[in-house]
Amino acid sequence: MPKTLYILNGPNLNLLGTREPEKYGHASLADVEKLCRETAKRFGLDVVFRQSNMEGELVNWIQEAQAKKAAGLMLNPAAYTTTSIAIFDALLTLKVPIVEIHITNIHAREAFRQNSYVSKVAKAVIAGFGINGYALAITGLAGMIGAKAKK
Ligand code: CA2
Repeated sequence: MPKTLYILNGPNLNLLGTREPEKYGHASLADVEKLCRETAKRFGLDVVFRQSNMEGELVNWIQEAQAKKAAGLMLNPAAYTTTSIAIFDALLTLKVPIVEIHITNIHAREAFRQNSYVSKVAKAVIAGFGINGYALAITGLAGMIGAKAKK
C-alpha cells in the first residue's frame, strides 16, 4: 500500500493567484495541488490535498490524518499560524512528521505573522520559496519517512 501525505491549507488560500501576486505569485491553489501530486508521485506517495477557511475543519482533518495512518502531514496554516491553540493541540496528537509551509518568508514580514504555534510541533519549516516550497517539503518529508525517488 502506498504511503499517504496529508497536505492541508488554511484560510484564504483558496484565493491564491487572484490578488497580491507580488507576494504570493500567480499560481492558483489548483496549480499547487498539481505540483504536489506530481512531486509525490516521484516518490510513490499518495496525497490528500485540502483547504479550509474553518479552524475546526482543519482540526478534524489533522485527527483524520492520524486515524487513517498518514505517513506525514504538511500544513500551510495561513492566519491560524499565530492564533490557533486548537490546531496546535491537534498537531500534538500526531505521531508522524509535520512540515509547516509558508509561501512567503513570514520572518521578513509584519511582526504579527512571526510567532508560529505550528513551528513548536513541526519537524521542519519552509518559508519564502513561493509555491515551490510545497515540492521542497514533499522531498524533505519523503526523506524523513524513507520514501525513495522512483527511477
Ligand atoms: O506565506 C504564506 O503562505 C502565509 O501562510 C499566507 C497567509 C498569511 O496569513 C501568512 O502570514 C503567510 C495568507 C493566506 C492568504 O493567501 C492569499 C494569497 C493570495 C491571494 C489571496 C489569498
